[in-house]
Amino acid sequence: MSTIQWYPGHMAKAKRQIQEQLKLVDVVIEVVDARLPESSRNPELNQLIQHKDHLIILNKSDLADPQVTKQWLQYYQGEGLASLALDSQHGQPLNPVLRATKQLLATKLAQQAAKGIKETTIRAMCVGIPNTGKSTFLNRMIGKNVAQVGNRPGVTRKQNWLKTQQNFAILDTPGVLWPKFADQLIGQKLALTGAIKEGLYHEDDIVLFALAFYQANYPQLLQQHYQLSAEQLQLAPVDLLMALTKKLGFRDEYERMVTRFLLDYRKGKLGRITLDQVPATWQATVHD
Ligand SMILES: Nc1nc2c(ncn2[C@@H]2O[C@H](COP(=O)(O)OP(=O)(O)O)[C@@H](O)[C@H]2O)c(=O)[nH]1
Ligand SMILES: [Mg+2]
Repeated sequence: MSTIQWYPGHMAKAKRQIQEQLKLVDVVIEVVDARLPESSRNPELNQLIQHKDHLIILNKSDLADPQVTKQWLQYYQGEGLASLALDSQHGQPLNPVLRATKQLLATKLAQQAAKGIKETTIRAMCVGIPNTGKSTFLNRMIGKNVAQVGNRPGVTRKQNWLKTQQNFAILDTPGVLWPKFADQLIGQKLALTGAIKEGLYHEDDIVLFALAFYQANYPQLLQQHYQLSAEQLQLAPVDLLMALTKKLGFRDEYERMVTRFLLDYRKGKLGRITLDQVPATWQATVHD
């Protein structure tokens, strides 16, 4: 997995690539990370795609808190945005994506049918910030490894259509977009999930952020995985990090604990957690 360091030139190219591809498609499939559905969206995508039909895929839902994923889906529905939770790594995304896309394009498809056009192919493109699982998603949609792996933004080359069953075609090169940079909290979440290039953040800081987040939101998961006592769970994050370092036999080499924690988190060993909560205003209203 290699992520990109974004420069204005990269961003301009990525934008241009998406604008070109947009002309070719009926629907934009935005792949976000279900553990951070809002933080892993590109800040300019809505503006870029204007009124083009748009489906949000909350990918890696196997790593996210299922309750919170449900809330996000309801939230997007309330906002009039089509969304779908998927696990592209282990699941079969094709049928749910076809169903959601056909629903989204229902009016357009009905109009075409009324004109006597029966066999139209739905054309889609896939976009998202690095590491949300776009290549994995595309490969799963097609049932073989065809999508370009790698994260070079704005690499222009000939576009190929990947044909799936049931008259659905998708461009083989996902549009790689830049993440939200402006907000420090969002940056920490993106770094934790691996969406930001290593070396652009301090791993120690990210682990301290993560420990505090677990302590506040998912203490039992931390307790279970590392067999912590109730007292240890209450420690300040920096002391907790040192306690974990000792517990795992790393003596005072806390850097090893930092590396281990990031690996454990990214592999999902620390349980299913979601870093982005739905907006408080939405939570305040009653939802079943
Ligand atoms: N657990 C899990 N891992 C996934 C899923 N989709 C992709 N991944 C992993 O996430 C990493 C990034 O995936 P990739 O498809 O290269 O992301 P891209 O940068 O958006 O093209 C890889 O290690 C994938 O194996 C998913 O649904 N669940
Ligand atoms: Mg990729």
